Amino acid sequence: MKVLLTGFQPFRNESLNPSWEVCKQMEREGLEGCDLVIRDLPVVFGEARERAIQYFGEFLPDLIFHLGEAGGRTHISVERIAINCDDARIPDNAGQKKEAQRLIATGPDGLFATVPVENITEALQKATIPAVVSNSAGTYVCNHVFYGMLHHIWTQKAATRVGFIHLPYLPEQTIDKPQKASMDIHLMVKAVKIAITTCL
Ligand code: PCA
Repeated sequence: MKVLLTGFQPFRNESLNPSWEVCKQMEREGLEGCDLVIRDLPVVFGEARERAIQYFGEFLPDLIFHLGEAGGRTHISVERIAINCDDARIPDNAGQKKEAQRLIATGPDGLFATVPVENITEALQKATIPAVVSNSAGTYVCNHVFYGMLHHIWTQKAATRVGFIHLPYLPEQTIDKPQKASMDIHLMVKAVKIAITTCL
């Protein structure tokens, strides 16, 4: 089974992004039964989606998990739905802001993840990992990539399944944010492995 795993580059004032740190650790550890390809994506509207679609075309994976940082969330968030909307109060890494803009003019309002979101979340909880189903991946670059990929796979009529997982901060990111939650990298890596094996 070919799996494409993507993480994002750091954004806002962060010097790292847990999603990319988890990708790199996943590559070091590997996962039995999986041919794993990791790629990073820029936190830039448009470019991130185009690159993700390019990677899909290059590797033709059976399964794609996009990972992203959701700083401040306490739990691993297994995203249920991507929406056809770009709306960003904070500029992306190229300085672009968005105001309630449709991502794809002719696309449906929302597209559901094509991985078993509930089963994944249950499996994570059974493994005593704090995890929830999330009904919003936001309206920033993560949702943009999630929607863009689901839409691409749908229009291509490809069999590839697509999921998105938002990760909390890493502990080192919260040293100066005493009120914010964080999660150890090894727990997040374990969670991503469980998410993938649940889809096998
Ligand atoms: N999180 C942001 C974009 C990149 C990332 O890791 C988001 O949730 O949209």
